[in-house]
Amino acid sequence: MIITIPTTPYSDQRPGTSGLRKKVRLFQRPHYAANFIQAVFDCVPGKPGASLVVGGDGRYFNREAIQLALRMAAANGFAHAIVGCGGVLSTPAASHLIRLRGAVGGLIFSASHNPGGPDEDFGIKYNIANGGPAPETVTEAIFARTQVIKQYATLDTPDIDLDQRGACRLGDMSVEIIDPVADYAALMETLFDFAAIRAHRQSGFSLIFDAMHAVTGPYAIEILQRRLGFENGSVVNGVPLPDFGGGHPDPNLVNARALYERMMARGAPDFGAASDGDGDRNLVIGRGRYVSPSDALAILAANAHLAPGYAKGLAGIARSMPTSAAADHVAAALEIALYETPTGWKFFGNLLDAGLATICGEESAGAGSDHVREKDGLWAVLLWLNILAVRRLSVDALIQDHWRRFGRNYYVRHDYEGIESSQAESLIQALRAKLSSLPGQAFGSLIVKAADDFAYTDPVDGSISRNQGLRILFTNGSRMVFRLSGTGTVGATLRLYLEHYVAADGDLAMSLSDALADLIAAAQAVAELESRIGRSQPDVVT
Ligand code: G16
Repeated sequence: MIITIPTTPYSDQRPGTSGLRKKVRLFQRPHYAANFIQAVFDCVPGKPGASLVVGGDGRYFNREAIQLALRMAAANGFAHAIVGCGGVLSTPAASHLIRLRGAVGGLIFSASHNPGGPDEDFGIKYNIANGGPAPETVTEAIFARTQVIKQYATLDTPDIDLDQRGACRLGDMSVEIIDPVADYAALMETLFDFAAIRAHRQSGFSLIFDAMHAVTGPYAIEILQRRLGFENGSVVNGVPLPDFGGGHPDPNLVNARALYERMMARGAPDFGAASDGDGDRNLVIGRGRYVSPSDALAILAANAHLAPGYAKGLAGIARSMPTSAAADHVAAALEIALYETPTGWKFFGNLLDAGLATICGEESAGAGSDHVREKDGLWAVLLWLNILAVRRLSVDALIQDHWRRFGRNYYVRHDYEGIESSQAESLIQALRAKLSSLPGQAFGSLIVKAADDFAYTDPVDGSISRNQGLRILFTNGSRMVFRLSGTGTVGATLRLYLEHYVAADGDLAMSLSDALADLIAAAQAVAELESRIGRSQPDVVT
C-alpha cells in the first residue's frame, strides 16, 4: 500500500561535484535520505512505464538506502527497477546499464573514494538517461525541491531479498535483481583485444590490481583473472567490505601506499593498478614508474587507436581545467579538438553525447570514454593492458617515449584538508579580488601573464558555469590553479594544482620538486597560505 509521510526540509541538500555526500550519521537523521530521494524523483520526467537502475558501492548504509529507494520508486510510479545483486553496482557499470536497458535514470549510492563505516561517508547520486551524472540544471532543480518538500511517498512493505537474483514485485513495480558484473564485462570484451592481452600475459607479462576492498573486486576477478587468465591472487583486497577494511578507498600514493611500494621494489610485477570505492577512478603504476593521471590521459589518447574499440580514431579529447595540458599536445598532433571543462564528470556528458569528444580525463584519477557516461577505472586498466600488449614496452619506456614526442608537463596537486570553511572561502575571495592586478607581477623568476576565474560555456547547450577555479598563468608557460573541492564532508579542502611544461628537446628527467620549486614558492606567496590557513605544507600530494 502506498503511504505518504509528512516531512520538513533540510537546508544542506545541495549536491556537490558528484552528488550529495555527507557523514552516514547525517543520512540517518529522520527522513533525510527519503527527502533527497523524493526530490530526485520529483525531477524525473516520465516515470510511469519507466525503468530505474539502482545500485551502490556496497558501503555501510548501502542496503538500507536501497531498500528505501526501491519502496519509494514503486510508490512514485516507476514500472521497473534493475538492481545489482547484493545492492552492488560499480558507477561505470550502472552508467552502462542505464544506457543498455533504456532506463530513465539511475540512483547510485556511493561516496566514491571517501571512507565508509558508521562514522564515515555516504552519498546519493542521480544519473540521467544518457547514463551520466545529472547536469547542474538538474542538480539545482533537485536542491530546490529539497527546500520545499512537505511529504514523500513510500510503500508499507517488508524488505526484499537483495541477494537473490531474479524477479520480484514491490507494489505495482517489478524488480529485477541481476548479476552486477556480466553486462559490464561483456562491454569490455567489445572494446579491447582480450586475445592480445592474453598472449602478452602468456609471454610473461604480470600484473597486480588492488581493489581496496571496494566495488571493483568482483569485476576485476571476473575480467582480469577469469577472462584474461592472470593468475589467482593478481587481484588483491578483492572482497568488497562495508568499511573497505578500514582503509580509505582513494587510489592515490597515500592510500595505495602498499601497492606503490610493491611496484617500486625488486621483483615487482610489470603493471600495477588500483581503483576506488565505486570503481570509477584508477591509479596506474608501472614497475618503478608512477604515472600521473594527467600523463595517463595523454598516453591513453595517443595510443587508443591500438584497441579495437577506438581503431577509427578519436573525435576529440576533453579534460577538466585543472588537469595538465599533456593531452592538449596529443590533440594538437592528432589534429582533433581539445575541450577544457570545469571539474566534474557531469561536464563531459554533452560533449560525449554530441560526438565531440571520445576520451575524457581528469587529474583526480579519472579517465573514460564514450562507452559509458562516467569515468571508468577498469576500462582505463584494460586500455593500458591493450596498449602494452601491442607496443610491448614497459610502462616506463612508454612514458619516456611519450615525453620525447610531446614534451613533459611536470605536474603536482597539493591538498590542504579540513580547513575551516570560512577561512578557505576568504582565501579564495581575497585571491579572486587581486586577480586583475596580478599580470606583470613577478614571483621570483616567474612573471604573471594572465589570471582569471575559470568560466565554462558548454558548446552544446550554451549553459555557463562560473567560478570554477582561479588560474594564474606565467610567461614561461607555467600555471597554478586554486579551487575548493566539492566532494569533501569535513570543513573545506583547498586544492592547488601546479604545472610546468618542458618541450621535447628540454630536460625531461628533473625531479618534480626541482621542476616545480619556484611555482610552489610563488603559490605560497600569492595566496598567503601560511597566514590565511596556517599551513606551510599540504596534507596530501598527488
Ligand atoms: C568526483 C567527480 C570528478 C572530480 C572529483 C574531485 O569524482 O566526479 O569529476 O574530479 O570528484 O572533485 P573535487 O576536486 O571537487 O573534490 P568521484 O570519483 O569522487 O566521484
